[in-house]
Amino acid sequence: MSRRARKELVVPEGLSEPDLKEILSAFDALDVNKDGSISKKEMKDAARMTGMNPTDKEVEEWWKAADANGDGNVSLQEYVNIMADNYVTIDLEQERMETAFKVIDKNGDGQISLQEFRAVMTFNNMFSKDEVDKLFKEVDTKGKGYIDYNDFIKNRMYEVLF
Ligand SMILES: [Ca+2]
Ligand SMILES: [Ca+2]
Ligand SMILES: [Ca+2]
Repeated sequence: MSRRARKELVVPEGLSEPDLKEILSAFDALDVNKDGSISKKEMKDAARMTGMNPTDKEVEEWWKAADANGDGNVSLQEYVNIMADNYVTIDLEQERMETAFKVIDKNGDGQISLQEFRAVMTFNNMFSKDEVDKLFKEVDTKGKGYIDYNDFIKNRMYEVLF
């Protein structure tokens, strides 16, 4: 990728430098003939190579969203814009989950005890005590007696709560 293309790039708000680097190198890999944009063929070939095999409909949908100016090519800027959406959403989601975890982990020791879990889950009579105990056991897969952040994420607990 030319220095010039990189310099003229408008970086979307909220996109971190490491994420941008990742997107740029993905673009570089996709742009096989190095003309500075991704053609539909390049995109399809790449998808096939990674074993994704998208249907024509999926390709069309992605393409419609990505090729913002409709000139039949996805430029670096268009690619960064569409990919940034994914990255920024993920970051936001992560932030939400961390906040949720901290809210439940009242004493801040990085573990959600049954007591802390109960306090939140029985709030507003959302769940009965029995339901809460059952849920706790399900989330605490290894029977540690507490829920750590990994359990919390894996079970998408924040979706239950927020
Ligand atoms: Ca190309
Ligand atoms: Ca375009
Ligand atoms: Ca705790």
